Amino acid sequence: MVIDMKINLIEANQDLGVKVDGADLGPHILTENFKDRNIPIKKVDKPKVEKEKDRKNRQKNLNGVNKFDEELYKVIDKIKRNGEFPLTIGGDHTIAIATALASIKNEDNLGIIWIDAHGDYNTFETTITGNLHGLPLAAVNGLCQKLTTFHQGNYFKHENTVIVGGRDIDDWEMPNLVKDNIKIFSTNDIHRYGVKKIMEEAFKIASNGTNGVHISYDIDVIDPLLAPGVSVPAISGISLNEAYEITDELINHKDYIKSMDLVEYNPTKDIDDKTKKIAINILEKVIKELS
Ligand SMILES: [Mn+2]
Repeated sequence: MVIDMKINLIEANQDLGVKVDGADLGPHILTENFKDRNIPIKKVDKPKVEKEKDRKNRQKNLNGVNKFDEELYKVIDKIKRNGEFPLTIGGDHTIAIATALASIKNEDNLGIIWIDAHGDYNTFETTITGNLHGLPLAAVNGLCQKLTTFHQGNYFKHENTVIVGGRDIDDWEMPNLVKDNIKIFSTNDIHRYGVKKIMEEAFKIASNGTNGVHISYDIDVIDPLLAPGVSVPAISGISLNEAYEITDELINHKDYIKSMDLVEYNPTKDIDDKTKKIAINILEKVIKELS
């Protein structure tokens, strides 16, 4: 991030990628906090379609997800072409297909750091639930062509793809990660080696031979007792200190970062606005360093 790069907030109001409703209501609640800051706020709303919830359907809401991502991709592409910085607030994690790919389209070659309890590295062949928010990291690695029809540009390379905080990887998803040799730093790795060391390593891998890094921060990486407002909680997550330390390390490496998402805040699952407050703290820190 160049110091004077103008930040743009984008509400990605989407929840068609997950069976649980409500993630589409999160972004606007968070941007309200920043509306008087002279920061441009843009938004993309989810298409008005009925949500498919049939468990047997392996590609639920494919059209709705694609329609949304195609629109979001155009918004992010325009911000990048203007030389500005997109900070996108989700929304379920399918929104990152659009943000990450629009960013790499403009930067040619990027790495990606995927901060998440989940791998999000399923394909249409391996997904058990058919909820498409389990596929976006595989999609931006070029493995789910049906989700990236709108993209004109490179995909992320496996060797520059890093997962931080992974602890809930599906049985059929793991072989995909092993086959592509995707680096995973688990929640236990974070507890054991500390955030600083893990994030140093993550940036080393993601920036090696690339022009920068896209950051996708899924708030479900945090322990659900601390941050219950997510659609698919995974027990035994990182602490609040660790979550904020990750944010500090992002700021320490800001020169590498070309675009960022904060996703999966679901206000309908939150308790006493715990998750909302954490999300705002993370956004405050990032925005302060960018504006
Ligand atoms: Mn995710």
